[in-house]
Amino acid sequence: MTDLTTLEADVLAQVAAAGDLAALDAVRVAALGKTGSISGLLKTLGSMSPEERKERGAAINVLRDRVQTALNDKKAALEAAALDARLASETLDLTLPAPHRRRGSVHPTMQTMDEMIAIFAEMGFAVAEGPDIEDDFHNFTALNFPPKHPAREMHDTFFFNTKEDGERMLLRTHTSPVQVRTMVSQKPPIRIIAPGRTYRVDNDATHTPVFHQVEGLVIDKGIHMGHLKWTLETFLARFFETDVVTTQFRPHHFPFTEPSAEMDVQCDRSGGEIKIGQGTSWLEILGCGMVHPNVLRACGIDPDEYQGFAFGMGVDRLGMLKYGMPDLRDMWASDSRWLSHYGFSAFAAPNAASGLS
Ligand code: 2NM
Repeated sequence: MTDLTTLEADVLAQVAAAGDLAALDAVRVAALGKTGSISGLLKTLGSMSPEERKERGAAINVLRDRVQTALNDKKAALEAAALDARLASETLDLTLPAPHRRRGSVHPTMQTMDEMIAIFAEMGFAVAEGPDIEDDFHNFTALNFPPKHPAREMHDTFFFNTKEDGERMLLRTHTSPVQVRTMVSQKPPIRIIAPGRTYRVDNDATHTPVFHQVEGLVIDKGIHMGHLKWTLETFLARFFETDVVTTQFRPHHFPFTEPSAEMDVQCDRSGGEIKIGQGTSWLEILGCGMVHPNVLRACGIDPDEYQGFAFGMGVDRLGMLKYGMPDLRDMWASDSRWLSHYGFSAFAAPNAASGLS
């Protein structure tokens, strides 16, 4: 038996001396591997008498189990030590100064929206807001979309599940419900813009399901298309930072305005980019019109006493035009290189006094 005791002491000493996992594995192979010392002992059992084999076999198994346990314990200890060493080497000193790097920026769509708000604010418009989740009345019915009318399908709408009372809420397809809420709750004269997020089931190279609009509304006595045209031309010249813009109205149809028009601005497409305020091309830029008498009536305003104009424009699109961003899909890609290239400083918010951008 002493040979087993000696072997055990020897192997356990080797286990204890193993400095890393590779050395430990070498000890394991030398003892328990196919040609290892303990495996070799087990092979000698075959030539023994049954009584001798029983006794000797049990003793070798005890030896093998002790060695295996020692190997397991040592392996766990070495792994724990390796993890401790790695954690120690990867410690961050949070008191070190941070690298000097611009962290965040104002998204070009929000910058564009803030610029538009600053211009309209200077022109005497108040900012109105409303909920993104709307009901059918404010998004459609009050805006002269008849029930079941195909015009409702023009706006591919995200609907919520029908409620117990039968009502079905939706994500607003335009910010016009804000104008409806304003007309219902305020008396003319009204001069507001409604900037905000809008939603349509639309996703391709030129449309994203979430987009941004700035709509405007003026209600007063004797309002006509001339007021609309001056307001929009003044806005566009300021927005594109040119002295003059030349525009044209093109007849169009919206359920909520009569007459309705799209406004184009004259532009130059001869270079690689579009330049506003010069040139021989036209660029469609917004929709507008005189508020339909049915809309005024639905909002409790007498169309014989008051008239109004309204307009709507896409913020994402105007931002792309102004800042030369060619691909709409970059807007949502969260690519930090794109954001730091096209983003704006949070410390330079647009205002009328210090300039827009
Ligand atoms: C547009 C185009 C034309 C519009 C109309 C109204 C309201 F509520 F007064 F009827 N709000 N917005 C309007 C008119 C919006 O977007 C292209």
